[in-house]
Amino acid sequence: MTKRTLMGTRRRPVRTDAPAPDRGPWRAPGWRGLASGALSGLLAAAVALGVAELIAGITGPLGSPVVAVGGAAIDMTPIPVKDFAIAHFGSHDKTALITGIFVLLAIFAVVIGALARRWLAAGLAGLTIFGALGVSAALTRPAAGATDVLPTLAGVAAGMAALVLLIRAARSGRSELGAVRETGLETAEAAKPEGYRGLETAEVRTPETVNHGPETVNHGPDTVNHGPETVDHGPDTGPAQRLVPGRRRFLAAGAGMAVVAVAAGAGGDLLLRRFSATTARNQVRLPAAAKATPRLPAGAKLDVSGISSFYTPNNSFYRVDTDLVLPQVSPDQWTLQISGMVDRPVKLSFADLLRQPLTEADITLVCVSNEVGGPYAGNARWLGASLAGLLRRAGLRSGADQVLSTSVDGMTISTPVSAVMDGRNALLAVGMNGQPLPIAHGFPARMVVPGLYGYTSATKWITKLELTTFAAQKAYWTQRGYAAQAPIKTEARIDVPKPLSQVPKGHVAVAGVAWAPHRGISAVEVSVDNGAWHEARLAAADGIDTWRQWVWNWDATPGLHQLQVRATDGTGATQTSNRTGVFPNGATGWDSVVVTVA
Ligand SMILES: Nc1nc2c(c(=O)[nH]1)N[C@H]1C(S)=C(S)[C@@H](COP(=O)(O)O)O[C@H]1N2
Ligand SMILES: [Mo]
Repeated sequence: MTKRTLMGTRRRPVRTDAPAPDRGPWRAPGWRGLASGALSGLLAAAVALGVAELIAGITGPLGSPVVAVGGAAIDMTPIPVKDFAIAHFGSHDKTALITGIFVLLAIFAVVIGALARRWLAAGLAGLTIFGALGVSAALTRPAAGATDVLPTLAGVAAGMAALVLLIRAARSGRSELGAVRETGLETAEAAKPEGYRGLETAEVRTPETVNHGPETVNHGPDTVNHGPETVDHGPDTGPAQRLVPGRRRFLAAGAGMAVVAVAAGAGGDLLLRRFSATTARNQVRLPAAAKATPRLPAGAKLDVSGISSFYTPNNSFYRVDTDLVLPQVSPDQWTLQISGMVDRPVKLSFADLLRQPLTEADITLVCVSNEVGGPYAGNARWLGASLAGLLRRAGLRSGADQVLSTSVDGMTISTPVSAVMDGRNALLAVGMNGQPLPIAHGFPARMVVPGLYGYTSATKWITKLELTTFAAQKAYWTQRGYAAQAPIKTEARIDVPKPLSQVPKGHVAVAGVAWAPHRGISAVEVSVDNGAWHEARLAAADGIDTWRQWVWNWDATPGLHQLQVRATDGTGATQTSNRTGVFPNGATGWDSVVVTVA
């Protein structure tokens, strides 16, 4: 059997059975050709992604090429871009990234398709580049395994098959160029312009350009191809009418590919559901705290409309992490290992963890990426085991000054041993506001350490604690230039009135929250139009680890006014007016809003 290749070069076929003389000279595809090429490219990309999703449904969500490439993009993102993304897209930065990836993909697919319309090999080469990107991204993701390359490989193979099928169908639409009687299966070939005919029927030539495609790529498309070709059969009545079946063939192939893409993608999504930890989470019953939690003091919550609630509800708690798909960790599979500079390495199951004496503590968590006045701070009642207790149980050795924690997603976070051991409520948390940790917030277990920015303390989906030194090892964000020591900076935020809002003259409540976790807040002051500082009324303090609500009653006069706020922490230090960005250890400066009083 003659082996056929779809990837021949664009050399003219060396054939003696010369083309029919009435065939026009070969011409490059016109605008309509480019359009059908572009559409072919888009559909082939959709098939590739759909099939990849389907296979990811079997091998696991990390192999999905968009997730792998997106994850690699996040890790490679330069700090200023990342800060820009967090500041401008906020928690939607991932949606923005995924949208960006899809837009780039679409552009690439259009180019590949248009190229393939003329040089099929170039299109297939483009897809191969695609595949190489996906495979290398999947291979380098910290939490991914070897099987995570399979979705991309299968996707690219399917995309190639789809591209070949579609391009062939698109070319057959140009059959008006040659008027040749159709006879059986030969027809479709014969009806094509000469150059194309060569491409599809030439005997094996060294397919230098794209020889990596799996064998199936050669056969797959050939086999599928014959199906639609039959569409061309039937009584032949001349050029004008023969365009129609060709076009119909392209439309049929396109619709077919769209169905394949959507069905495969939907099937993949269905399969992916079995990786969800939601059911397991619903079955968790948290034990009560070993000691009764101190009651929240009366007056810890102010009754001001629009102010941040003292406890941030779980579903509105800010979320910051590098994960495009949330890690789904079953508590049955979960273990925590404590290793490194310890006398007795410890391995803990989730059941073991729940048998520890659990502490309940109110702690305000803040992200270093929070700009002055920004939203990335939240306060919750956490339930967890004492980290200090666990480290003592493992026999912490002197000399270890860093707890390097690792998450199932490969994130590493370094926390000073001194902060964990100094008696503060450093927790290995399992509960948040009376619920098992939400999946987005680290289910089944995470760290929470009062007073330290999240990137140095709040490891979600934690699975390993290694006792080491700052001299020996660096964690994810410190590798990227963020400070290794990162106490949360004192900050007051104005929640109401909203920036640029209009308020009626007279009594206006200016209110918000102020935090200096593990130092506490001792005062908040407000100034109007750079005037004198007025002491705000503080809600009762719930210890030193949480934020405090504050309110100042302003007698507002008509006009445009600027309100500024500053806080003083429990050590007596007042916030500096000096405005800095979030890199490398948190923003400074006073929050301010401008409002119109009518
Ligand atoms: N595994 C993992 N844990 C993580 C992160 C992450 O990217 N991956 N981000 C950290 C950062 S920067 C912050 S501010 C907190 C945010 O916790 P939250 O999403 O529950 O608010 O989680 C920390 N823990
Ligand atoms: Mo953060």
